[in-house]
Amino acid sequence: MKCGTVAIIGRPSSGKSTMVNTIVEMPVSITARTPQTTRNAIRGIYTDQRGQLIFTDTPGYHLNDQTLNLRLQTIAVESLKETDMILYMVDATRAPGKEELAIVEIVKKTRRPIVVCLNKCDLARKDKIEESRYFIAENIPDATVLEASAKKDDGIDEILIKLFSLAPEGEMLYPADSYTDQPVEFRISEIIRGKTIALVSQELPHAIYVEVSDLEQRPEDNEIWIRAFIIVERESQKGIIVGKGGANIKKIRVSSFKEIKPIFPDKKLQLDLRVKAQPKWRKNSFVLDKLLN
Ligand SMILES: Nc1nc2c(ncn2[C@@H]2O[C@H](COP(=O)(O)OP(=O)(O)OP(=O)(O)O)[C@@H](O)[C@H]2O)c(=O)[nH]1
Ligand SMILES: [Mg+2]
Repeated sequence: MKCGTVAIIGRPSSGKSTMVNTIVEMPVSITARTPQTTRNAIRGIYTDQRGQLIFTDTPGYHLNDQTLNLRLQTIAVESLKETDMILYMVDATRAPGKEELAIVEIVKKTRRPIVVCLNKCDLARKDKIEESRYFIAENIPDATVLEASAKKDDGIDEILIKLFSLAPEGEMLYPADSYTDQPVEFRISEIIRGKTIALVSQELPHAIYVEVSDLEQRPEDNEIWIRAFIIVERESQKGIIVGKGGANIKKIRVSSFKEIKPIFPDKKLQLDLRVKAQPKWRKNSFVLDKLLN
């Protein structure tokens, strides 16, 4: 039996989180049109008769030295240190540039087997795909290069075949039916953050955090009661989330509810969603702080 860990790295918006979700067939990592959506290292677990692959989705690697970027970069690099293999996502619709070269340098230093996925091939023009292919052949000649569309679930089987062939022999690290190891509070907060970004990302690109303050199981009436806060940095931003007559927060609640419900299949679910302002989002990013301190 095979069991291997796979770190997924790539530029912001190259489709890393989409790839994890497509492979594990569950929305474990939120995706969005805006870059730098993923903030933590998220694990997705895939199991079949061949064995188990444990994927770590990382924040997009971005060449920039602002504080948030530096933190996200550190998480991306940290996750490469102890991985068996690397799945390097390249957005084939974009020309490779300085940022892509920076990733190549990091990936090569790890001396791990590299599988390159030329992603978004449903959208990319042939000449762009060739350009990416040429770039990889020139810079990482040993890497296996495969074309895919994470969004359309195209080319994924070939990627899994390659990854399993590279994975070491070993016993499964997680039960066969698990698809993530994220704590349930974290998954709930990420679902709500994803729905919020999808609705108001134009106005508030990265100023949104979500905190699950209460998660109560009431066994007597088979009920789960959740209270969560969408946290913005300034009082003036609260109105954007709430929307006219509460229209936005209502939409966020309804769409979040739909995605949270399958986590508790046999329970009645109550979701109480509120908005508050709290300066300095960093207070909430305990995972980032733990990694850096
Ligand atoms: N057409 C097309 N779009 C894709 C594909 N894969 C991802 N996308 C889209 O690209 C955008 C970014 O996808 P994500 O999966 O969030 O990208 P990411 O690499 O995780 O981004 P960060 O977390 O910000 O680094 C989303 O709008 C996806 O729907 C694909 O194969 N084809
Ligand atoms: Mg992501």
